[in-house]
Amino acid sequence: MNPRDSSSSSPSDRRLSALARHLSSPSAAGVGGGVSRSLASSSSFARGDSVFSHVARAPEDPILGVTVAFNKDPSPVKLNLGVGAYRTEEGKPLVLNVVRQAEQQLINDRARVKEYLPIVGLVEFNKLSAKLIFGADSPAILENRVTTVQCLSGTGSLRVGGEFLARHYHQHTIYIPKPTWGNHPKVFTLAGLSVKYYRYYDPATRGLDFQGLLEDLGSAPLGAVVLLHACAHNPTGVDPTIQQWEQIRQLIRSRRQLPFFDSAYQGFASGNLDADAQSIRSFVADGGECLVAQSYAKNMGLYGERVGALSIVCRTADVAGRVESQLKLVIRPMYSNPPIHGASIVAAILRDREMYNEWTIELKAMADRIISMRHQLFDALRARGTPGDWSHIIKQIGMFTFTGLNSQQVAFMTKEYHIYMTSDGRISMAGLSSKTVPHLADAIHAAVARAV
Ligand code: PLA
Repeated sequence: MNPRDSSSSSPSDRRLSALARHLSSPSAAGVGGGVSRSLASSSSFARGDSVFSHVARAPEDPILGVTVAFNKDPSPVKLNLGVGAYRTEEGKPLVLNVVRQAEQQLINDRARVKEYLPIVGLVEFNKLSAKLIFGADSPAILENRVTTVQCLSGTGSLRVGGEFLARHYHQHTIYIPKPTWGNHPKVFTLAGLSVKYYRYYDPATRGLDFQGLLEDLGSAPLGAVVLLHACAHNPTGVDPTIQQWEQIRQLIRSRRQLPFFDSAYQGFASGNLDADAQSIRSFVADGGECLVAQSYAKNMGLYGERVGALSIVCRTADVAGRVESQLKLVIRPMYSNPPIHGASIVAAILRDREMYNEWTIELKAMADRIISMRHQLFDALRARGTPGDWSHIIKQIGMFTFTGLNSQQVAFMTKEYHIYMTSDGRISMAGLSSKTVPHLADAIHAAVARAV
């Protein structure tokens, strides 16, 4: 396949040219009191015309817009399987016990204040986050070769990493898997990188297109940035095996490409935090460099706290220190410094052995419930004799099942069954419960039967 550019001029170019146009326009210098007084009395103001009247309505976000549509539906049987947000068996959002404990601790501590954090965030949080993802005994940490900055969850970490690369890395093309999380191309394009795709998923086998992946990365330029999902690939639920990861690592290293890991689901794929970090750790163990974006949205249920971290593993401590100084220059004009609350919760849990252990138990329970939903849905479709091989539901891992349903089938399920999901046929298994499995199975059965 021919990877394509997502845009011809980068957004930072566009931002710069918009700025240049503004500065060169005659009115730019003279926006003073006189000008605004004469505008205020003009007839266009009297008619109530808006200076924004040319603004077109933008479409809803393909993932978060599903929730907007869901919220408008008055049906009592409606089911939101769009966004990847964990729900209990009762269909309710879950705040982990260990998070409640940590919050109580924070409230009880009268010495805590609401001062600004440093630009890089809470230093203890950064250290603990690096240990969590790389392992406490990681040589890169022991040798001080890692810089970690607290960012606004996984998305913010990807964006800060992208902007840093656009400013300081010699290659401006990032290769992302096809398909991938829908926000990836937008985040990286707006960061100033140019986005191309590598083959990842084979719809025929509903598995990894390993040959295609090797071919595309093999023909990608030397030094290109390569985005990798650390585990629980979104939306496909298909991950490389350990042996395949090893081949990918060798290929990327031989082409001197720069891996950028997106770790949004550590602990959610297997229920084990170390197992889900294995892909990243194998790249760090070879002594090479990489970037990692970490999110606590899913594994600690801290979705709305927007807490995550960007780590850059460098060759030497000296380089890491200089990289950090530049990351601060990216962050300061973007949001100045990150919020304190979520990072304090995470630090409280990661620093305390008992709370950490309790967290791993709660995390495993979430992962296990998702796995049990896979089996229940698979059994329900088999019981209905739904045409097709549905074994991918139990083979895929993480929060999502990439069902293979097409956009018409999805539209039918939404219209007739009030089941909401993304139009690519992805369903969030974490939003399902034993009570709602039969309803979903009925809907899938009807959607598939219609098409045959
Ligand atoms: N990376 C991947 C692969 C993701 O799936 C998500 C979230 C993120 C990063 C960002 O998460 P964060 O900023 O909240 O930490 N994907 C969700 C939500 C769960 C979303 O689209 O924002 C999804 O439904 O795909």
